[in-house]
Amino acid sequence: MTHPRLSDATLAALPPAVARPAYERAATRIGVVHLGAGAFHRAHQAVYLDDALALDPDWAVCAVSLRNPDVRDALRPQDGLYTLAILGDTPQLRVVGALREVLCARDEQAAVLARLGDPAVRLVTLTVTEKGYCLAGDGLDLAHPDIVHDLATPDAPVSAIGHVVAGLARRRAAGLAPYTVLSCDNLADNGGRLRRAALDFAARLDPALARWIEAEATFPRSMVDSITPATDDALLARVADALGMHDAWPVQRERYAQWVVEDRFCNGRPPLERVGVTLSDDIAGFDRAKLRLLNGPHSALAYLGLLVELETVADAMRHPGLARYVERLMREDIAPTLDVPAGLDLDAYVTAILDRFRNPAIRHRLAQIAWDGSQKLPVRLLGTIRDALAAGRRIDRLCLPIAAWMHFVRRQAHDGVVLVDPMADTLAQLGRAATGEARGDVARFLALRAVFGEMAQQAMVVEPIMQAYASLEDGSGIASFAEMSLPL
Ligand code: CS2
Repeated sequence: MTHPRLSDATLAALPPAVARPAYERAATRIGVVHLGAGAFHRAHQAVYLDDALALDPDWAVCAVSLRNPDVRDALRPQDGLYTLAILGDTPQLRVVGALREVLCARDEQAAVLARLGDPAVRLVTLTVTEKGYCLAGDGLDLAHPDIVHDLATPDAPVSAIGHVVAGLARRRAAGLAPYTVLSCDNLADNGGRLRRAALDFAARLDPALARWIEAEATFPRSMVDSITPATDDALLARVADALGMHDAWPVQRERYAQWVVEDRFCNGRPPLERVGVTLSDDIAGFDRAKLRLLNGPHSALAYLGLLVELETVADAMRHPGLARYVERLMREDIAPTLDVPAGLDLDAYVTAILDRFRNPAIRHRLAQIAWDGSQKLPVRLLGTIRDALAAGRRIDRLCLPIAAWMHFVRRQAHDGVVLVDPMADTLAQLGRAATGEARGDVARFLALRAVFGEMAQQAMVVEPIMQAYASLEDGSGIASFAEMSLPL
């Protein structure tokens, strides 16, 4: 039997167990443009905004994919509706109505730019992943092909930064107020970095525009958290079954969700504080603790777990050596490098993260987390290594996941698997050249300055990475690092 499609027309026919928008969708207005319409946005910010719409109808979302039309093609026939499965012993399903419009900039750019220039739009949010910011060091990578393209044709941008600035330029030209630009990606000081990138870009187009953005627009920092495994066949089947309807692209996440946002909005904001968002004057500390204590260990589990043929985070947490290793990494190596924000109990935070990793109701594939290692390692682990060294601490255990990433790249290259990573070509060459001999292999990887900066010159870093690399080569790695006691 073919199911009817989820849409405004079929919303009323949803079974009572499936939650649905608690407001009249037709009475809402688009007040947010979101760039990067992937699963994380739809499982996280869009759900908070769905709650906010029940309180204030002005903050519906126009979700934009920059290049890939798949989300638009899946959701437009559904009027932007989709199902969120909140995973637990018995998953709870909820149809989210916050997306009133779904666009793909590559083939509907005029509509995207018109939205960005619409006075009703007062907030632009982004989940474009680390690589989507086109950063080099602290600022914009002016040599990035997308940035070169967008600076040459600023009215037909391809990058996220190009879109943010094109919209702001239109608003300035029309005498409108700017919008707040809110990064929701896993980068330390995401708002500050986005602001610098936007200013760098605008300054090259028109210094007066850059000054206007600097004076009028705000780029709050935010910390986002909720584990969101990619949509799989099991989810599609579960949703079809429970809804009695076809939803082309449901999403799933754990129950836990956190969103901490700096309260610096230049043109009004949704009633976020009433829907569970923490608004704060200063979120530095929270974003770093989350990146280092959740995302860092996540990447560690991914590269180490894949080397021993495990599939999911929960599987890795059932591997005694890995589970012990990662807990010690968090408590003994990462936590001591953090300046603890007031109100955060680090011990309890670590315990809660470990519980979330163990959640048997979630099949979060290590391969998904392993994507984009060249972008993730600096933010998640290398900063901790630098801080630990500066504090005179041993970094042996912290180096194991770095070595595991190198082995992972090598193995993928030898198996002919194309990496999901903006540096895939360079990494494939390095991986093919790797022989398993620690000194040569590690030296070649560390020469990637975009990832490792000056680390190749620091014997204090090179030596422990080589040792970790050799221990993974001879198979002793995980077990010996799990038991290693390091003098402080
Ligand atoms: C993960 C994150 O895929 C990854 O790299 O580490 O997506 C992680 O699940 C989220 O940041 C949790 O908030």
